[in-house]
Amino acid sequence: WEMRDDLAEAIHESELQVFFQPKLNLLTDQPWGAEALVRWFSATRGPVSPETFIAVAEESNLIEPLTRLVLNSAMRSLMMWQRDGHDIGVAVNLPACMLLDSSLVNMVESLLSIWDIEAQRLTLELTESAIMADVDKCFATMSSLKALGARISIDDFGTGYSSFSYFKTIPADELKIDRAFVAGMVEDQADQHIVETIIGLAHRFDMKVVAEGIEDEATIEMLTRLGCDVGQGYHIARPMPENEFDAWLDARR
Ligand code: G
Ligand code: G
Ligand code: MN
Ligand code: NA
Repeated sequence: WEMRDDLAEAIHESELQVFFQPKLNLLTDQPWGAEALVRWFSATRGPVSPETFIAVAEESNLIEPLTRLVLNSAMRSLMMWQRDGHDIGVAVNLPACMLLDSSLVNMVESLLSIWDIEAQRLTLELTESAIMADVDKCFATMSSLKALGARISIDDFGTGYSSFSYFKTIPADELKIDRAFVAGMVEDQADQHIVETIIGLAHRFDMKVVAEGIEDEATIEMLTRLGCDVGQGYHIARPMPENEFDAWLDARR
């Protein structure tokens, strides 16, 4: 497959770049961390959407090296932010199929050790639908990752098909409210009720709650009033290359 071959080369030639989008502690207005988001600016194809090339990677044997590249790059950046005295963490997206890959836990463990990262500063974002595809295996992998000290976040929360009974045993530290609910919450009272309920649910189970997709000041104010812990979205900052993220951090010191 042609895109697969190009992607293999892109991974090999470091044509992939990891961008960082800030996450803000809504209670203190201080930086909380960054979500690592991979970008591919192909010399021949131009920018390729991550949805497209991650799907290609998942269908081939490239998802393991791609995930390793993103984890490695995110941890290297985190090591430098720690060295510069920034009290923040980093979050990396894990695709569904990596949760069933027995090499994942060893990969995370060895990278934490190579970059000398405090494990609780690393958050792994897993989508609700990825977990529901094979709950038992995924819960086992999540538990192993938590045993290393890493944090687990349930991404796109509220749009999948999870059951309340999972809250009795789910090895997670954080719920990330899907932007579908956040985007409309100022105008739409139903969305507001859903967001408020997810915040209450997370806190009842001693989890942090992150709202993604914040696009205006009114939304940030409402989320803060409702007790949401962390916010992310274009209104705070867009995903950006590492050097721009460094400047964003320094400007907020
Ligand atoms: O950054 P953007 O909104 O374009 O990302 C589109 C999708 O690609 C999102 O669902 C995001 O989670 C996913 N994505 C971005 N970077 C990564 C990555 O490094 N690994 C995985 N698995 N998914 C990613
Ligand atoms: O699925 P996941 O949550 O990992 O996706 C993150 C994606 O959301 C990234 O591709 C990022 O570019 C995008 N994103 C981040 N902030 C906003 C926002 O405020 N609005 C919208 N529409 N997308 C956002
Ligand atoms: Mn995510
Ligand atoms: Na999400």
